Amino acid sequence: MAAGSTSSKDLYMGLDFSTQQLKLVVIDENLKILLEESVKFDDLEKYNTSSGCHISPDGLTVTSPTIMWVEAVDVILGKLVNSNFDFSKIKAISGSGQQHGSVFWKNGSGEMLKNLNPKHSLKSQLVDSFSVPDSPIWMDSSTSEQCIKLELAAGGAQALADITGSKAYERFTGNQILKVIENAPNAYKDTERISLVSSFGATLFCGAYCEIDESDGSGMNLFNIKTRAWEPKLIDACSKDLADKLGNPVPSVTIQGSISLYFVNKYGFVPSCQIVSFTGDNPASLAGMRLMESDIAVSLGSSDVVFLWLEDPIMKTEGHVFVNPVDTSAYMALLCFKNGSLTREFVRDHHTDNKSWTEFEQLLNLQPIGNNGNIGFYFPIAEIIPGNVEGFYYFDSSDMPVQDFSPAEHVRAIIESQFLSRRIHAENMGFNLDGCRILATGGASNNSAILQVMSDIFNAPVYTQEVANSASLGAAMIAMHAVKVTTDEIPYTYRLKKKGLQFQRVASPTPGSKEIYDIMAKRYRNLEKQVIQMHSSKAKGKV
Ligand code: ADP
Ligand code: XUL
Repeated sequence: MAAGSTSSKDLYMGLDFSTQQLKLVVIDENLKILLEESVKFDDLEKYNTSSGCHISPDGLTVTSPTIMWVEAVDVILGKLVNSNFDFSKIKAISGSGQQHGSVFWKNGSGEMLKNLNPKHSLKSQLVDSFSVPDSPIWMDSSTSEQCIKLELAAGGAQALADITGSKAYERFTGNQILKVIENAPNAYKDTERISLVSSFGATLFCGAYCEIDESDGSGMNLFNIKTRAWEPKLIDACSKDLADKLGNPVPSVTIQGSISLYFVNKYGFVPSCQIVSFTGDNPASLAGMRLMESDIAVSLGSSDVVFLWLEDPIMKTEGHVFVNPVDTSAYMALLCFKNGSLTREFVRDHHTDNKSWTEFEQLLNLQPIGNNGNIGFYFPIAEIIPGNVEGFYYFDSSDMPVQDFSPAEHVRAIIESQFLSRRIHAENMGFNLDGCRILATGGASNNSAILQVMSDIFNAPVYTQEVANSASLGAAMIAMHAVKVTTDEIPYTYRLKKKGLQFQRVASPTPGSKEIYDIMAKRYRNLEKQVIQMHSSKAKGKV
């Protein structure tokens, strides 16, 4: 859409600092998308990133040059200038960032941010502002030692999950910061502020350090998601002065300040343009998909990711609980399953003649609901939930292990098994299926036979929605939401389902399927325990 063709009403901007690119969206008050723009990090010269990052030869350390993200802001706003975009219409800006990544601001950078000269680029002025020039990002897995220390400080993995919503994960920011403290003490000493990728983005636009929002802050293994404050024993386990460098977390829908004069003078934003907390990409996607209480979103991409809106979460050592970005009293959970579409493809390619989704659907529909009691587990890649389990395990209707299934049984079994797993692990975290709605996204949400099985297993209607770039869209909606909150119009964005993008109902539960799958879910729960045991004795046998 041409950037110049904006309405006279207030507009809202959302940015998403994702792993591979910076994306930008502008919406109007009816949630209509007026403009989308993006800059791929690999297209920026000199950084030599591949898919936006640098990976060490052992594959464990993964970073992105922080200044590359700064340059991307110069470039993306330059593109808007070239298309005569009227920046004065933007009433508020929010954004999202890949979760867990950290930015280390060098002593003196706060002053530098306040005095940026509009005649020069951000990049040229901030190039020396980072005490750790390469930001660790979520793909990093080099902090196993630090994970052990943080779990010890909390009193174990479950205790850490009880406090922060997650057991220790290598990519979580607390472990990453502890690694810097231990391995680069001088760089840490020369740091006056540590931001997440999200609060770093907000900071650039504010021209002053912005607070970390509670939702993205929940991905650090440092933040107590119940008291909504840094957990003293976890902070102390890293460094006594860490809380000062982290600032004070705030709810996601918080206005952090007005836009920096740098952007007013350089691009023509109005000085009253509000900068709203930036948050993590997953929380922003929850907002962009307009998830509500009793909704579940299932993203069927390369991996499968389940988003839950939870009022009363049960903390587990699997999955993550974050503070909800939209409703400050609620929570959201994120469950990541590595064996998603790629594993469905694996079964398709092994058990269909022409390796097509059409044939896969035919075979799926050939078998009755419940697959005559056969249940299979398909983990060609080591799974995240249940942790590290690998291999293939098949059981008949009496729960006896069997060697193999017919092609149609395999096709039905992989799909039933995946959604039974998504269902029981959502229930484990306190999600109540009664009256829930499912929003399906990602590549496999094009497959109506797969969506039908999901609807039957959850006993819930399935919807789809045109939500490309849900994170940047969600950020723009959060920006609007924050401005409306201050004028008591909270329902404007989140309660008005009729505005903007529509949900399409694409599947409804088949009568009789609930009874079949309630029994199968119980069996699956027990069989999964058995599979974990079978896997661990197999793994032990290998040693
Ligand atoms: P990513 O997570 O990489 O962004 P996508 O959401 O684009 O992935 O989903 C890609 C996956 O979607 C592919 O791996 C493919 O297996 C799956 N897919 C695409 N079309 C179909 C279909 N009709 N039925 C089932 N799966 C599909
Ligand atoms: C979530 C996670 C990723 C990143 C990058 O825990 O690590 O989804 O947010 O998208």
